[in-house]
Amino acid sequence: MATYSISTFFNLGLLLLFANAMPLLANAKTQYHNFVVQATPVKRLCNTLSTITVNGQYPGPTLEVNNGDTLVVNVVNKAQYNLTIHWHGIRQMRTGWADGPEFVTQCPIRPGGSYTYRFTIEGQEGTLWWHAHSSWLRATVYGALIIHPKEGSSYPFQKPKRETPLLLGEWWNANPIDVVRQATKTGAAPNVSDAYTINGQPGDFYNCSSQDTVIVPMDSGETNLLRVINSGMNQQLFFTVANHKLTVVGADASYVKPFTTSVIMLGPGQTTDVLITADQPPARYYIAARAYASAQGAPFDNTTTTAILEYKTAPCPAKGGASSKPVNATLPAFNDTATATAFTTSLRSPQKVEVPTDIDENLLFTVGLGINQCPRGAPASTCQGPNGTRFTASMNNVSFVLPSNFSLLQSHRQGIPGVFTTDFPAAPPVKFDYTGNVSRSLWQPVPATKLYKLKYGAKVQLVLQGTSIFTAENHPIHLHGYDFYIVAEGFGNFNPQTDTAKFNLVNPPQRNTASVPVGGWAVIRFVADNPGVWLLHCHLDVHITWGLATAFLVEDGVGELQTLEAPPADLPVC
Ligand SMILES: *[C@@H]1O[C@H](CO)[C@@H](O)[C@H](O)[C@H]1NC(C)=O
Ligand SMILES: *[C@@H]1O[C@H](CO)[C@@H](O)[C@H](O)[C@H]1NC(C)=O
Ligand SMILES: *[C@@H]1O[C@H](CO)[C@@H](O)[C@H](O)[C@H]1NC(C)=O
Ligand SMILES: *[C@@H]1O[C@H](CO)[C@@H](O)[C@H](O)[C@H]1NC(C)=O
Ligand SMILES: *[C@@H]1O[C@H](CO)[C@@H](O)[C@H](O)[C@H]1NC(C)=O
Ligand SMILES: *[C@@H]1O[C@H](CO)[C@@H](O)[C@H](O)[C@H]1NC(C)=O
Ligand SMILES: *[C@@H]1O[C@H](CO)[C@@H](O)[C@H](O)[C@H]1NC(C)=O
Ligand SMILES: *[C@@H]1O[C@H](CO)[C@@H](O)[C@H](O)[C@H]1NC(C)=O
Ligand SMILES: *[C@@H]1O[C@H](CO)[C@@H](O)[C@H](O)[C@H]1NC(C)=O
Ligand SMILES: *[C@@H]1O[C@H](CO)[C@@H](O)[C@H](O)[C@H]1NC(C)=O
Ligand SMILES: [Cu+2]
Repeated sequence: MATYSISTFFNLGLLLLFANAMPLLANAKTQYHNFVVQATPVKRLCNTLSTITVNGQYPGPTLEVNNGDTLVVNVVNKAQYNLTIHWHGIRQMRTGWADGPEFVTQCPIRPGGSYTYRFTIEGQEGTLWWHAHSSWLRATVYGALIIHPKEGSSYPFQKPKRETPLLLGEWWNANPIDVVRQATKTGAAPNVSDAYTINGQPGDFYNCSSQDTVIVPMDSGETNLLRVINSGMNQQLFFTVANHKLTVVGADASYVKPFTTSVIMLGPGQTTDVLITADQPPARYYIAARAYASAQGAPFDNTTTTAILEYKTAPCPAKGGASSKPVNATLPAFNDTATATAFTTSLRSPQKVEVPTDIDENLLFTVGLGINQCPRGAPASTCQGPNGTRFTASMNNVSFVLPSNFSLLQSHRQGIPGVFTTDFPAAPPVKFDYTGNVSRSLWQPVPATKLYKLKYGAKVQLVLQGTSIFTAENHPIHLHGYDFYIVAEGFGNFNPQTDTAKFNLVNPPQRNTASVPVGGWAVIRFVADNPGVWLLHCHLDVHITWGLATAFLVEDGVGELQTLEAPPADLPVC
């Protein structure tokens, strides 16, 4: 403690150098990877489709690094579409150019082009993932990004015997780009998927799939760390393992205070690390996931994906017989919001954390759907939304529009005017009963490219308030470039008078994607310590397509360590 009373910056800097930099220098590695993105034939559900993959793999390669390592990934676009890759949940301290969302931090890598993403993992451990961030390419262009503790460090829980990433995905019997294009053209909701997948495989409950069902082997008595990732496009998912308890130890690459449950819920973008012990009679048990569908009446994919947890001493399935049939898993009802809420409200940080107080920016953003009246004279084929309308979505009544001539970050950094404005409202422009019966006059948002500007170091509280415009729904809201604390969540309209008392400022969970409850709200806090332009959006791709997004423009602070780096020489331009 005495050392902190040394007031000169110089001495503190030296101290930090010796305390942190030395072991880091000793162990940190740089990993180099090549991602060749190309069309590859992939057969699922009895059909072979030309599918965009990385290095011919679906899902793509798993990256495994240690905290402190640097990743250098050269992405070559041999597909016929514009492409970018996002490293979901990586803080990207001062390296916003490597974050990836198209037209936000870079222009797309054009067909035939390439770009090298270069970034360092600083102070993060656990499960993240990477995915395309251009149109709907992420339906098939995604993979796990696993961050182990620094060499010589260990998990804050007993070291598991095995570790298994389980990527939950969605599969269409169609080109996902065609699915989103059709929706954008017609104004209707896009087709729902035909299957969910676990590590790319739908599993036993679908046609032409059971021979390829993913097997997770276990020895009796051993403990396995399952790194569960919802890499699906448009659906929150419940996940369970038949007859086994799950001990939750991490979420979004932050450790959590361990707790035990039989089912977890993940919105797209979210990850959950669970320990599972093979403490049941040797057999085969279903690992299963299916929808948590919070919107009333909206169509959704109601199928169930499975993998198999197989005890190595279990009777061999080839020998047949009832005993070889996997034990079925029980999942909550599709609309079981109580179970989803019980899960999200059980998450805590493992110990007391430094939650920002003395808030500088007190923000309230509504998040929800909208309905556009069709322009006069528009052909009916372009107005296939409810009663001849078109679907849209917004935050604070702004339906976000991406630029197409410069990325937001480039425009900010190089002072190119006319690409965006910084007048995104700090509060809803019209106050109304957000979760009540909203007047039709409020349903149509305004399209614009509006950002919210934050000073470097600002302490931010953001209330994410769901609306019931058209329909209330759970929204997984993801912030790029940051982790944040979720200090509270609830149903109905956020009420600062009564709800502030419920804030957990001691050990709230830290995440990069918050589940905003259906017809409810969530409050997040973070310090704006990473300069750049950072997208804030719903991770249901159908909603971001409709404009459920905005971005924070975080200004540079003082000195090099608080300033966005210079753009790399190979940064794609539009
Ligand atoms: C969407 O579903 C409709 C109805 O099943 C089908 O006619 C259409 O071809 C599908 N669109 C795409 C892009 O697969
Ligand atoms: C699966 O196969 C069965 C039997 O061939 C067929 O009746 C059914 O329509 C198929 N289901 C799907 C979703 O294709
Ligand atoms: C899924 O939806 C279809 C069509 O809407 C329905 O026939 C089927 O019973 C549903 N399945 C489940 C498991 O709810
Ligand atoms: C197994 O569980 C799934 C999902 O809960 C359910 O749809 C299916 O009917 C069950 N199968 C059997 C044989 O009980
Ligand atoms: C959930 O769905 C069931 C039927 O599938 C229905 O009876 C029930 O009212 C629904 N609950 C809610 C909260 O919507
Ligand atoms: C569409 O019209 C029907 C019948 O007039 C009405 O009940 C329904 O609320 C309308 N839906 C929307 C989204 O406007
Ligand atoms: C970029 O595009 C926007 C929107 O079309 C336009 O207003 C702006 O002038 C363009 N900026 C430049 C520098 O061309
Ligand atoms: C919602 O408000 C509209 C117009 O004010 C009214 O016609 C409708 O009946 C209300 N719906 C409900 C469910 O209260
Ligand atoms: C959004 O803005 C439009 C245009 O000004 C207005 O008609 C609508 O009522 C606004 N809705 C809300 C929720 O503020
Ligand atoms: C691809 O990106 C360029 C900018 O680099 C843009 O002008 C073009 O519209 C994009 N193409 C598609 C199909 O989105
Ligand atoms: Cu959403």
